[in-house]
Formats: sequence, C-alpha cells, structure tokens
Amino acid sequence: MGAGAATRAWPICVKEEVRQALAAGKPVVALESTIISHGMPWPANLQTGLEVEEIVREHGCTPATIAIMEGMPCVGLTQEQLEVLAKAGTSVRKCSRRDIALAMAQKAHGATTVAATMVLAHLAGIQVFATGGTGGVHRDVADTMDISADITELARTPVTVVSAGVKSILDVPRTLEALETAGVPVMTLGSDEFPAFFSPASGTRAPARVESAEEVAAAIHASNALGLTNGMLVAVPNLAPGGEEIEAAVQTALREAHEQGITGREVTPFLLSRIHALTGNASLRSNVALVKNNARERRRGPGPTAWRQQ
Ligand code: PSU
Ligand code: MN
Repeated sequence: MGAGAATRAWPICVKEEVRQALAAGKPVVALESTIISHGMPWPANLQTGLEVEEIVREHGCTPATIAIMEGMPCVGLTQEQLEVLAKAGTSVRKCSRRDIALAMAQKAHGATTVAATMVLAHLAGIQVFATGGTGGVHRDVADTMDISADITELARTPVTVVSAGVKSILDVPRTLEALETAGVPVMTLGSDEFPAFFSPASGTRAPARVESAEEVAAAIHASNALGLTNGMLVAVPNLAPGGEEIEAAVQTALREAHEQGITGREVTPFLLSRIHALTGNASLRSNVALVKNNARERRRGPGPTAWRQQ
C-alpha cells in the first residue's frame, strides 16, 4: 500500500457553496453524474447538467452535483469538473455503491449512479435528490438476475429521489414489487399511474399518489421522526411529446442488446445510445426535458422552508 493512499484527505469534499447552504439550514438538492457521463452524449450532457443546476438555483435551492474526481468523492462540482465528466463520457467509471471505495483507492474519476449519489448525499446531510430515471428490475431478470443496486440503496439510505419513474428499459411491475419488498415508499405526483419514463402511462398503478411537494415533505418529516433509515421514490410524469414512439425504439434496442450479448452494467449505456439513434434524438430531447422537470417539480407547492434540512 503506497503512502499516498494513507495520507489522502478523505473522506469527502463538500463544495463551499453547498457547505454554507447546509450549515445555514437552506435547501440543497443533490444531482447525479452518471446521467452526464453515460446517459447523454456530448455536448447535450454538459448543457443539461448546467441547466438543471440553474433550475435548482432559480427555485431558491443550492444544487450539489455529485461525482468522484481523481479519487475524491465530491458533493458539488465546479463547471470545470462537470466539463471533464461530460467530455470523457462513458470512459469515466460508472460507480454504484460497490465501486466508490475502489475508485477512491485508485484515484479514478467516477460518475455516480442513483445509489452512489444517495450514499454521498446522505454523508453530506442532503435529503433530496433529483434525477431522470432510477435503476430497477430488468425485463430479462429471469435469465440475468439484473436488479439495480439503486433498489437496495433506496431501502437503506434516507434520501428522497425525484425521478420520471424508473429507466425506460426496465420491467415496471417487477421493479415496483422489488421496491415494495425492500420497504421503499413509492408515490406518483398528481397521477394514479406510475409513469413509464418517456411517457406518463405505464399501465401500472402507482403504489401511492401525492398532489404536491408539501405532501412529500410531510412524509419525509414523518419518516425522520421515526428514525426510519430508508429513502423514498417520487415519480413525476414526463409530459414531453413522443412517448409512445420512443417506447417502440426501446423494444428494438432491447432486442439488439440481447442479440449482441450485451450484459451487466454495459446494458444501460448501450440501450440509451441506441434509443437516441433510433428516435433521431427525440428520446434525448425528452430525456433532457424530464430531468429539468424533475429538478423543478421537487418544489411545486411549498416555499423553500418545506425542503429545509431537518
Ligand atoms: N436513467 C437514464 N440514464 C442513466 C441512468 C438512469 O435515463 O444513465 C443511470 C442512473 O445513474 C441509474 C443507473 O442509477 O443508470 C442504474 O444503473 P444500473 O442498472 O447498472 O444499476
Ligand atoms: Mn444492473
């Protein structure tokens, strides 16, 4: 073991702006970085990352995009750091919970998934996190046992994730079953249906419905009051156009991945880039729109106080 690893100033670096907001009890919203490196192509990824931060700011909150930079877990990135991740794209390591420690030890850059972003957000004291889609149960789970660590993380880490549902390539009913088993509260904002990422309609009923961010905040407070350690999943229906056509492309891409023997963590980046290509980037436009929408929706209804760190 080299001396460098032992003397490194771990564990996490919290950006000054984020640190001050947290210390003052002001609302902070965590954002993930895998969506930047693996979820979207350059330069739409950088632009979206910056615009989502701006939306969070416009609503009186402080954004904290989370990633691992040269082995240092960072809560809150500079524009230069965001640019490094956006340019490097899929060559950056995709880090879920299990990858965090090794990326630190190897001084690697790491883009954090929902699971890893939750881990680091919680360490920094952030309770709310906005993203595009979370991981879940894959449609070919019977063959692959591919179930995202995002589900396990939602079961064990008290961070509320606001998304457009689960990734379009997943099995929605099975994912909701797995979340139920894991003890994760799941609710849709303003709809009885759980959304299908690109479209508001999945054909599956949401386990619960809420009408406002205030109601979500009240549930977070209740959970905190009991000392429950699980997170929550809030689904915001994506109303951007073209949902059904994009879903057809999802089916095609899934078939291609199967034919080409693509498995494990390579599946998501492969499918997303194929879906973007097959839909002439309509899926990308929809994806950008829904991420921004989720960053915005987390505060519909209440004033900033409703989201203060408790
Ligand atoms: N949804 C997208 N694009 C993405 C992801 C989700 O539209 O890139 C990422 C998120 O970071 C999510 C991760 O946490 O994929 C889940 O990956 P896996 O299934 O390998 O756990
Ligand atoms: Mn997986």
